Amino acid sequence: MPAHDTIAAIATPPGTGGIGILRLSGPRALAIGEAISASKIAPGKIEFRRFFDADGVVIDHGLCLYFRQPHSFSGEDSVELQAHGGPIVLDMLLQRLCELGARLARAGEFSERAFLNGKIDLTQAEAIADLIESGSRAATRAAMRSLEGRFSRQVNALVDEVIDLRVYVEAALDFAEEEIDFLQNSDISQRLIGCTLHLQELLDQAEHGRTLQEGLTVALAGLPNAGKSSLLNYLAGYEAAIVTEIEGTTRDVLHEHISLKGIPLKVKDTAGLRESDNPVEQEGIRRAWDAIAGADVVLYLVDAKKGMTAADGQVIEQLPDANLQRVFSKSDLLAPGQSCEAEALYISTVSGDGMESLIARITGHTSDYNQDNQAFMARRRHVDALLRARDCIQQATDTFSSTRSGELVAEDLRDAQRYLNEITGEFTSDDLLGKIFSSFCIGK
Ligand SMILES: Nc1nc2c(ncn2[C@@H]2O[C@H](COP(=O)(O)OP(=O)(O)OP(=O)(O)O)[C@@H](O)[C@H]2O)c(=O)[nH]1
Ligand SMILES: [Mg+2]
Repeated sequence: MPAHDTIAAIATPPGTGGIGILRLSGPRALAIGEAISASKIAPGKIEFRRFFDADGVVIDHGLCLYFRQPHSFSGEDSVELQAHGGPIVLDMLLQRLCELGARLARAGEFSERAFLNGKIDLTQAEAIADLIESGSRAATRAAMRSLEGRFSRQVNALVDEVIDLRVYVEAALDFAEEEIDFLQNSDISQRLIGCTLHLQELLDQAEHGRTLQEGLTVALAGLPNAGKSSLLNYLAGYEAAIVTEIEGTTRDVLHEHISLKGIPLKVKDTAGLRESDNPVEQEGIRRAWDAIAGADVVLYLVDAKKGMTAADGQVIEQLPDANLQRVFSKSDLLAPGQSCEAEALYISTVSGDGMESLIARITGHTSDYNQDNQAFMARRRHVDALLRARDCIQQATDTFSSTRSGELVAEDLRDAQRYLNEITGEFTSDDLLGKIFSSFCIGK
């Protein structure tokens, strides 16, 4: 449904700069643009204009651009004023636009209108915000790929696959008598399995995309003195944490934002894990376990000189298996050829040995994806929706093999399609849209 009001915002960031841009979008954009510049504005041209206040006094002059609907970002009539980039002058111009009938745009409202007018889908709208906020080159490139529709195309291909299956199964329901035979003789099981595989592939890629968007949380864990704080300092490139030879030096969880191979990481140094009577240390250890529980990757450091001890074994038993990486530290203290485990990862913060392998292990496939120009930006909500869709298809597969009931399978497929459609915004609640767009910046 087309919007009835015309919105305006300063699109450039607050502060001073050579140029400041104001944006107008909506049915009265042209009229307001022409009123403030006291002249006609033609589409597809860049016009130099003066911008006037209510008394006819010139506030500023600059360039004026008119994009006739639907050939604009929002899909509506839009006007852009490029004035000088001072906060007061831009405020005066914005105020004048409002006097002439525009209203202040909410955060993300231009993008929301672009979405509602079918110019972009929801993942593309989100990719714009992610591109603006990207914290690394890899994230920027991935966001651009999403903006160009790489992610949406793959989701749409999956939706088509699910729709094909639904059509097939639902057609069988219309012929209740023959339903069982029809479905039994078909390759429906194979197709359901194929669909699960495709979903899983997309899920893996989306998970990498989410990593680029949110960054990876890496927890450094180990017994006291294992070399956790030394590793944090090495990766951060400065003395972020106190390092001493006293066991139990670190108490609070310290974190540093570090970019490795273009992937933003939040590396958390934690208290050494051991039994302690000291309430301060006990609290530190409790926090260490919290950090471990919330991490995407846990690096468990073992002092290579001491080797794996019984105490290490007890701690490792309690660590989550997935995403656990054992690392032998202080490799410079080992005699040449001496090692604890042949295949293990050895590092030294003194010599720098093993750091390349460690970094490759942490960033893993994420950087491969990026090098292959495969990565696209994704968010947690996309991963959640894909997971739910996968569960539905899985359930459809199980139901079909145990009951052969087309009705139940059709229902699961319908749910899977709904979750997939949520990603691109084909099916979304107003609440979700409000939540997504309100996190954007004003003027976007
Ligand atoms: N030779 C050598 N010594 C290291 C290395 N890494 C750490 N150390 C030493 O090991 C001791 C403990 O290092 P930390 O980094 O404080 O260890 P930690 O795991 O943070 O210890 P807690 O905070 O007590 O749990 C210090 O004396 C460090 O200088 C290394 O790679 N080589
Ligand atoms: Mg420490």
